[in-house]
Amino acid sequence: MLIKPGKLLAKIDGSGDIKKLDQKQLVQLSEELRQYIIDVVSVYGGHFGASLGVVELTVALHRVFETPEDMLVWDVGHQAYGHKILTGRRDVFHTNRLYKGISGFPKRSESKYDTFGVGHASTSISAALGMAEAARYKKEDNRHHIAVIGDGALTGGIAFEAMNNAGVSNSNLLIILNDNCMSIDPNVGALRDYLTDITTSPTYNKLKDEIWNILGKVSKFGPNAQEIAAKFEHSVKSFLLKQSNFFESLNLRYFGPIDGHDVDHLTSVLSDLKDIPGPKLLHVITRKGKGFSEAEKDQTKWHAAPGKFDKITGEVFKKDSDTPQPPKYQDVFGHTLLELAEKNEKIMGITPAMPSGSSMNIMMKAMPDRTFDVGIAEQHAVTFSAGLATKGLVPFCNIYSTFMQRAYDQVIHDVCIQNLPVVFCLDRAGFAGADGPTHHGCYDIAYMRCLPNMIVSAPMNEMELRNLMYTAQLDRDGKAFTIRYPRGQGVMTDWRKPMEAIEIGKGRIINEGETLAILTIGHVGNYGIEVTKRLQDDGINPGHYDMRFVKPLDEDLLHHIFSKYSKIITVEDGSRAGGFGSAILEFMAENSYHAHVKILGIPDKVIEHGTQLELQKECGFDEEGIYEASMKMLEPVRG
Ligand SMILES: Cc1ncc(C[n+]2csc(CCOP(=O)(O)OP(=O)(O)O)c2C)c(N)n1
Repeated sequence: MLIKPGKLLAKIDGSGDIKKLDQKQLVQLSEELRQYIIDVVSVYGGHFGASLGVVELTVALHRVFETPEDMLVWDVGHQAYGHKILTGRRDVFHTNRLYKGISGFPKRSESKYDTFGVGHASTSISAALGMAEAARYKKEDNRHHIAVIGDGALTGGIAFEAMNNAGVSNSNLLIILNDNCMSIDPNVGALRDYLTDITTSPTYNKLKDEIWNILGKVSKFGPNAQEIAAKFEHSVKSFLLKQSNFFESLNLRYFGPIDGHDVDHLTSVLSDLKDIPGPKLLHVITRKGKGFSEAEKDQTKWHAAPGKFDKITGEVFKKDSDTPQPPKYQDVFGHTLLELAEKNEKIMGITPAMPSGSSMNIMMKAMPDRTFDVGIAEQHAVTFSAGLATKGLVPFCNIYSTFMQRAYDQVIHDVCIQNLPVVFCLDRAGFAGADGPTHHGCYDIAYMRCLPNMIVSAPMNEMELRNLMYTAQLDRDGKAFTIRYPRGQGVMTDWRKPMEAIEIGKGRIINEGETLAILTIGHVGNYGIEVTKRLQDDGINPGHYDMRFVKPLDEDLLHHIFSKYSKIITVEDGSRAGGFGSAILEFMAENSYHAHVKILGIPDKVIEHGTQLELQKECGFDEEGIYEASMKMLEPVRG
């Protein structure tokens, strides 16, 4: 479906084209850009509210700065649709996030305008500061470096580490704080309150306005502007603002807050800031979802488009289905956690900024004093959970598999070495789908199973998830308990059954067979069921075992399998290197078995975006891939 851009937007293929426009035309360009994002996302899906909120800022940045020579780094990158459309990707924007299409996030290999690959939050200031220091070293004195970071992303520790470092550097760095009071859910923490205070405090604003009025004239002072600005700062601004401003106290010159939807004012302020050297921060106030009323009203729902929708009314089109659908794993997690917490008063819920995404919000609503949204702070979430566990509580720390990578040292140092019984629920394990490589949860099996005092499990369906959660909250003698499960629907419609304990380290026999054994872990085990049926139709009866635990392995079951079968296929939606299949090979070697083992899983390369199924197919562990691997293994050996 061809979606036509407005007439100004149709001519923009980069920053140079925006500079050719009259200043007056920037408002129209912004409107056309906003409309184009709405038109395309309503049909093809993707992130939504954040990009609408930075339309004017995006136009102003490319108008004022010499991108791509000036380095523009977007934090997270889900708000960079306008940036992509203005920098040569307008006509392929309808392929956004689709298999083989453009990425939903800035990506260095996609465009010279994408200066840094992103997806995880809070990296922009570090990356831009690194670039700025490189420029200083290479004597590229005229290059500007701009990090655009949201108030949500600013809650991440690495952003503070970067500001702490930037404040003692002389580098040419502009941090733009895009403050819309939202993360995916409402932003949390003391910093949020502080930002609200400095945005609304009359005394602070009067002082700031006076200073700003004078500074705003700096660009008109001509060639001595920098000197005048520097003198002025020393005499008034740094003295007064340092008393009251957090950023100033870190030696970052603070400007703002200003209206992020006034494109004229934005361009004039940014032009002025170009003349002020050193690290500085501009506080911009925007509205998430700006210009699309449904998205402005329910900002969490419209963080990403909730499906295809009517671009005028915002009505979300329902997918027709007569048959009752299985629930999502995340919803089963959310309901089950509350159910368990109602009976076990030691249970606490912890999420780093993903209450809606993980469904922790179900418990949060019912038990606000026992659930914690700690901000985009995975490291803190893990150590905070460890602290709770030292006091005999049972923390359920839910972190997406990909974001847990951030907190690896905390898992080792604060949880495993101290043998604390923290429960880690790793959501979005395996392929994340359209979000792509920054979000795939490929490595958790490998990175968790090598740790002492760690149990690693994966449910094959909703009831298994419930039973694993039930088991994890029982009194245990130490040991962290990882439960990893994928994004999206399970397979059962009748999952609300009473829960029961599972013996830790016990797998399940799904089918006892001959000749060939298929060993699966987690949800991909459902392919095993289908493949078994197909092979049985071909007259072959394979064994199928849902191992449930990667650690500890069910050694009794494995002795049985290796004694019976000489051909074994392992299937996992995780990295082949170091994963579940590797664990089986280790068992085989340690016990001196000899079998032909084929490991199906994610190969040692970056897998791009697409649907989960497309990516599993690409990697050969969808139903067809497992069937083909089985047939191949059963081929008679040619002499
Ligand atoms: C390390 C990490 N944790 C969690 C996320 C999930 N996430 C994506 S966007 C987002 C909210 C970002 O809020 P903000 O920076 O204020 O941007 P906004 O969407 O409000 O424009 C979160 C939590 C992430 N991308 N990276």
